[in-house]
Amino acid sequence: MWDTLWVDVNLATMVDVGAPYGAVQDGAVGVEAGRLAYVGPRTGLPGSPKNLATEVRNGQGRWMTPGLIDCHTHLVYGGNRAHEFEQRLAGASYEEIAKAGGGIVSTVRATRGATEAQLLTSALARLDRLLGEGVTTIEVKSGYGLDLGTELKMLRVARQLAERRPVSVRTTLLGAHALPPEFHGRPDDYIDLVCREMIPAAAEEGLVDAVDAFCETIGFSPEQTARVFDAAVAHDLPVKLHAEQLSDQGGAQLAARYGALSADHLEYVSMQGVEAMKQAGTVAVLLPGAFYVLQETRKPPIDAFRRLGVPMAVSTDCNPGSSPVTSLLLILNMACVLFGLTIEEALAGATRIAAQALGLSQSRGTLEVGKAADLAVWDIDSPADLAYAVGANPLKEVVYAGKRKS
Ligand code: DI6
Ligand code: FE
Repeated sequence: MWDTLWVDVNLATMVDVGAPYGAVQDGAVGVEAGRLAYVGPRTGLPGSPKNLATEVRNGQGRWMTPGLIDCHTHLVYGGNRAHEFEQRLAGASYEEIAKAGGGIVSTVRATRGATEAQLLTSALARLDRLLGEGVTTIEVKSGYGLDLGTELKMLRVARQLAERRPVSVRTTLLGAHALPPEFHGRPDDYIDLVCREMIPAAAEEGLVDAVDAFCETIGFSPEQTARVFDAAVAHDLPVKLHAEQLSDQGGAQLAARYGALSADHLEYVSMQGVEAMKQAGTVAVLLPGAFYVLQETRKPPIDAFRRLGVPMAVSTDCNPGSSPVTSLLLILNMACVLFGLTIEEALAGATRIAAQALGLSQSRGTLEVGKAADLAVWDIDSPADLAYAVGANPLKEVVYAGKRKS
């Protein structure tokens, strides 16, 4: 007997074969011990529903998708940067504000000054908005501490999110996000700290699942980034990279050389970068929220990604500076309107491909037997509605690890 059987439900399985969205009309989903035990047409069930499961749920013709996955967030941070948004609206650039001591470093001051409890409270408020739209897995980066103690504090808070809410959390150490003021003029010394102390300590305490860096003129050079990646590899940690957001640094090629899970942003990536990502199987994580907020005009090369078959994920990049966004549904819409993705590509980018970007393809991202029973049920006529209606939240119910979210 299964624990639960859903009937009278349309499935957007997001499996990459057959119908658009991997759709199964009039489907059924069996859940056993937190995993999917049956996914398919109702008519294919091996018996009558009441004989198959302890509890039979009627979806009343609604649509079910895999729980959404937000694969790139900076959800844990202190403070607020609305005043910088005002400065940018008055003409200041993101780089100018960063160079004048604002930007990432201003959030670093606030994050260092916040207690773990304060960081947890503010992150939970943002997390709840994401969960309210059907998210069941998120990635959370550090990178606003930039000293050993505060980076570990951020990662501990990220881990605690999963104890407080029905959500899977993957943590990423982003020690090489910006140069902290106390290392002014000594970026290589700071990279030493990241490599020799932060990565080993975070790995030792089991606080980290991957390592990221910001490879940019206002971030770190390819050489410095490579040193961070070498340290990650030495601790068996996969890497990913903020690459080519504001200029072409060859970050995508570098990430590919290290077999990165993903390269993220990519507005300025070159064809060589795209080709290297294809070879390495590195996912392109598109972040239209940052593109929108920074009023960027150069788009990532969607056609090249498509042509070469580089998988595209989409994510909020939730952070206080360039993307104060806690709606993954809005991001689906932006990925379509601003970058030209199809709705199916956008939804795959927040499910199947987002799982790939986190190294979770085996367990999440599609409705397939054996995967986690993380499910979102939507009051919609077709999956296209998820990206179409801005500001609508058609979420009806979420199931996490087979359990109804209360
Ligand atoms: N790129 C981004 O968009 C975020 N970090 C990064 O490397 C922005 C972070 C911030 O402005 O606080
Ligand atoms: Fe980011």
